[in-house]
Amino acid sequence: MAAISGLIRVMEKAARKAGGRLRRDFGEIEHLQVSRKGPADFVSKADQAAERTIWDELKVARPGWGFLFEEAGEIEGDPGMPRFIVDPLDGTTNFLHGMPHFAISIAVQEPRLDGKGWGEVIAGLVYQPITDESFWAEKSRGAWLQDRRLRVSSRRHLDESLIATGIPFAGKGDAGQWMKIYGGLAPQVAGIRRFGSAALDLAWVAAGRYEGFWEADLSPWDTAAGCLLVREAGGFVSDWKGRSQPICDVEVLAGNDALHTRLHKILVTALKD
Ligand code: 2AM
Ligand code: CA
Ligand code: CA
Ligand code: CA
Repeated sequence: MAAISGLIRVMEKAARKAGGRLRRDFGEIEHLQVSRKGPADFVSKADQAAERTIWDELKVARPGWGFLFEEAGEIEGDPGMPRFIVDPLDGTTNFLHGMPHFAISIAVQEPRLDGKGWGEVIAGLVYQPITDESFWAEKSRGAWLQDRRLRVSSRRHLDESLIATGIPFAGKGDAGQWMKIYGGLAPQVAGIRRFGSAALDLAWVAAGRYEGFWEADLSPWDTAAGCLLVREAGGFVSDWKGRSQPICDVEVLAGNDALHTRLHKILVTALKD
């Protein structure tokens, strides 16, 4: 049984409150005002309201801490304090199309000891409002789904592995590069899925639902919580060169040990040609 810390409780309370709002808004999507930040990059009143709810909760629970929000950007905290990294709605495109695959992602990152920039992510939570699943992890204390300990999948063979990815869309990513990787991988694996929430993709690697995941051009709010979840569930996350990064954004490659190694080889080979 997990001894849930005060910090995870605070994050979960904020996520559940915002998640309740998202569930209500999800039934009324035709009434939501939607604007566009860039090509195919939408933000709705639901993203903004969820972010506001999370902010209101967390700033009272942890005064002086900073924030990095997808929508509101960076809000500095007091010197030496940690910050929350928040994606209030990961999977906005699904949400706006009435598809129930979206999540809230909240992570906590500590400042570096030398005071220069940001260091380790020490806590992460990915909450899926529609299924009411709360995936959470704390540094050195494991990854959990509610009170169940998570472990990455033990499947070691490509032909029994289900792999998640994110596909480039209008305004983001290199479709040619993605197709090369897909072309190298698809004939060898049991399946490839693109469900549209990177935070959930990583949480599902941690939960052993997927054996691996790759995507490019991600941001800290998409990956910070999910990356800790995978590591604390015994998996590996790196960039495409195989280097471990604190937040694992930009180029992400995740999996259990066997699949991380195999996927890395396939990626390197595909991108060489
Ligand atoms: P978002 O919903 O928070 O914007 C997966 O490819 C990631 O890219 C998602 O985590 C999603 O985060 C982001 N994204 C932004 N626009 C997208 C789009 N049109 N299609 C798919 N993903 C999109
Ligand atoms: Ca977005
Ligand atoms: Ca996102
Ligand atoms: Ca978002």
